[in-house]
Amino acid sequence: MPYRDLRDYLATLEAKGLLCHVTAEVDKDWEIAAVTRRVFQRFPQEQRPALMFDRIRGYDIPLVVGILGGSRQIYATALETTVEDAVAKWQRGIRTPIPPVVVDDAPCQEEVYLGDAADALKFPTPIWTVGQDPDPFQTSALVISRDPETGVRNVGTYRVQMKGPRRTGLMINPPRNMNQHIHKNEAAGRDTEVAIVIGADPVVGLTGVTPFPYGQDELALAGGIRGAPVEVVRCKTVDLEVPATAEIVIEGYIPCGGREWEGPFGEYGGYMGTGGHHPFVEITAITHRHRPILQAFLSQMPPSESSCIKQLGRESVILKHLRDNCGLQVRDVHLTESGGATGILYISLRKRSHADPLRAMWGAWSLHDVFGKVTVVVDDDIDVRDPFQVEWALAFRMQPAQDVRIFEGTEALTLDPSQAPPDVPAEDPRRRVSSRVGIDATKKHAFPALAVPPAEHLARVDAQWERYGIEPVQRLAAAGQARASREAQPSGSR
Ligand SMILES: Cc1cc2nc3c(=O)[nH]c(=O)nc-3n(C[C@H](O)[C@H](O)[C@H](O)COP(=O)(O)O)c2cc1C
Ligand SMILES: [Mn+2]
Repeated sequence: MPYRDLRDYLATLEAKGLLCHVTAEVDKDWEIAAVTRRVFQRFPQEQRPALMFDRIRGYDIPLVVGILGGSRQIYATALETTVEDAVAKWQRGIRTPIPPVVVDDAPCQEEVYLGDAADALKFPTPIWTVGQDPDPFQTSALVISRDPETGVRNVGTYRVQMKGPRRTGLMINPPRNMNQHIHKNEAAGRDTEVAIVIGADPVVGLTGVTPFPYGQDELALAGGIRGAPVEVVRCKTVDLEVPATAEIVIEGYIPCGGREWEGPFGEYGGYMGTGGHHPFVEITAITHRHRPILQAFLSQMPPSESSCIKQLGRESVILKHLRDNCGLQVRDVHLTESGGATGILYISLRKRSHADPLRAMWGAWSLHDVFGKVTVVVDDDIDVRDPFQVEWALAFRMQPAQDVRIFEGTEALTLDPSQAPPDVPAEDPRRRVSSRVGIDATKKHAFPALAVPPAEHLARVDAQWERYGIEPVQRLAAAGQARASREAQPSGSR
């Protein structure tokens, strides 16, 4: 059964022990960012809960964070499946989109504030990088707009700078789908209508951060993954539809040619991004549920929710492309978290020709040319999710002079701080041209036998493991201490 709405999903997370309520009062302007950061630093993924801040000083609206990308287990729960099946479920779903259905009456419009009555500052939007970000930023927004020629909708997650009660900024990178809507509208002298949705069904949230080809409606893709259509309702002041069960909807428009300074913002690579001239939104209405819940993504330094949430969807689209379109026998692809699920790409494959590793890197780069500034291809006996194994392959299956190739003149990640110093603005051409390295760490000839005990010996040891009585050091230490304190006690008989 697909989740009805965010609240239904939160109840499931809570039942599975994946959501922790913070009932202590917190300050949205520093404390939410610091507490959430500590949770990502202190807990490895398997132990990390999503958070619900129930009491935020000065507001009666709670905030949830980490509920989609707190960990792979949380992500899989959002997809109503297991970690192991997540990629497969995603792939099945996006092959069979289900268009949304329009309903008349919607929870997201339980409360309606038009024109001057709308106040975007009534939500407890956090400040994420204190002392650096100029304003609070809404990080989990689903920004909805429509192609003025085809009418096809797009949903993309772009950061929203909360500039005032009726004004937000929007930072939309050049390759993003929504840019085409703005360009087409502005070529005809028109404004671009927009709906900024917060707190939708979790699957909608996952599709909003995933780069699908232009012209695919993320709400239909979400329907395919959910196995049931997303219900949508018409907005009050713009000609758009939004997920009916969403918590909060901000309606408005980007005036034709409307650009102003936006940012900077603490970015997913772990550094401050640059500010630049970007579109702004004039708010025409705000609608929300009674007692709405605000949702946020933790971004900034990896590991973060941003790097976790981008990883699975991106890996999945690259894997599908390499298998289905390039015909390669790819076992797995991995965009590492330390690389913000962007910069470092590992691919494992069964090589049928010496050229397969090159085809795999070019294939991945042709799909999205900013992924994998460093790309490493390994044989299919290497688990690309285990950095130790990848480094082992690099150390012993790769010859730098033959196997490392540098390609120049490629598209750059504008947010890569090694590209240019901070005073070079985002739109400067120097931020656009980069290079990339492809490393073929597969075996190129016959290799000697592996220097480990024969498999049957290891299996025999496993089968009779208890016989050896070998314990991990923590238990040996506890036993040692117990023995020492027994020996230190005076003997009762003397
Ligand atoms: C937490 C988070 C914040 C993001 N912020 C932005 C942003 O401010 N601007 C942007 O262009 N992309 C941003 N992205 C990436 C886009 O969501 C992603 O590329 C998505 O595919 C865009 O949708 P589109 O392909 O329909 O354009 C962000 C992703 C995440 C996970
Ligand atoms: Mn899109």
